Amino acid sequence: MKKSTLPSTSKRLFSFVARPALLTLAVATLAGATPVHAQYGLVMEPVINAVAYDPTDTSWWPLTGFLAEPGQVFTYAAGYPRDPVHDSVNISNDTTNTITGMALRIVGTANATEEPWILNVGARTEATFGDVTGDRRISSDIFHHVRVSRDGKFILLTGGAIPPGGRFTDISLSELTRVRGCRLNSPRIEYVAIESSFLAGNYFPGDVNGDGTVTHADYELSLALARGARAATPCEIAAGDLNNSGGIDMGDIHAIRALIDGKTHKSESDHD
Ligand SMILES: [Ca+2]
Ligand SMILES: [Ca+2]
Repeated sequence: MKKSTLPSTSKRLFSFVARPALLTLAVATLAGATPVHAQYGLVMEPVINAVAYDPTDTSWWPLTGFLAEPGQVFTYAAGYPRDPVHDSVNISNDTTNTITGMALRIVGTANATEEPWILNVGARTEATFGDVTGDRRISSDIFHHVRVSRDGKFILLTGGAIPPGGRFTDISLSELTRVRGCRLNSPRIEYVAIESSFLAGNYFPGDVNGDGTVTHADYELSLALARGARAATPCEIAAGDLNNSGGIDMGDIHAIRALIDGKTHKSESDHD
C-alpha cells in the first residue's frame, strides 16, 4: 500500500505531545481486554496539513459542504482500503471562522467510503486512531498538539490555526494491524463511521463553557454533561476531558472542581 508523502515541515513540528499520546494509546491497546472474536484492528491516522493556494486548482472542496460552524458534527466513512479520492482532494476553509482545532471520533462502522453509504453508528469496531506512517506520531504541520483518548476512539488536534480561506489536506491514512495473539486475515475490508467537527476559539482545561474563566458554571455544565443531559460538543470535550477518556465523566468533574477550589487534587471527601 502506497504511503502518503508528507511535507518535510511536518517532521520538525509535531512530536512532543503526539508521542506521549500515542504511547498512551499503544499501552491502552495492549493492556485492554481483547475480545475473543477480534482478529484484526484498523488504525486510522488523520493527516491535516497546509496546502498552498493555487488559483489553477479547482478540485478542492469547500468545508461548508460538510461543516459550517464550530461544534457542528458531520459523520462520514473512512477506513481500509483507503479511498484515493480523499488523498487527492483538498479542503478550503470557506467559513468565516479561524479553525483552531479538529476533533474526530470513531462511532461505528460503514459499508462504503463514498455516498451512498450505510453508517452503523454504535456498531462495535476494533478501529482506533494511531500512527500509520511509522514515525510514531500523528502528522500535521498545522496542529501541534494531538490528544488521543485512552480507548483510541477520539482524537483532538489543537495548537494551530486555519484562517478563513486557508486550505488543508483531507487525508486519513489507514492500515489493518494484527491484534495480539491473532492472525490477520488478508485482505480484509473495514470502514468506520467517523464524527468530525472543528473548533474555533481558545480552549483551556476546565473552561467547559468557553467564557474565559473556570467557575462554578463550568462545574455545573460538566456535571450535566457527565450525567448525559446531552452529548458534549468537541469544544466542551477539548476543555473538560481532563482525564483523557474522550468524554466528560465523573473523573473530570472532580478535576474541574479541584481547579475551581484552587487545589491540584482533592484528597478529602467531597460534600455537596
Ligand atoms: Ca468557564
Ligand atoms: Ca473524561
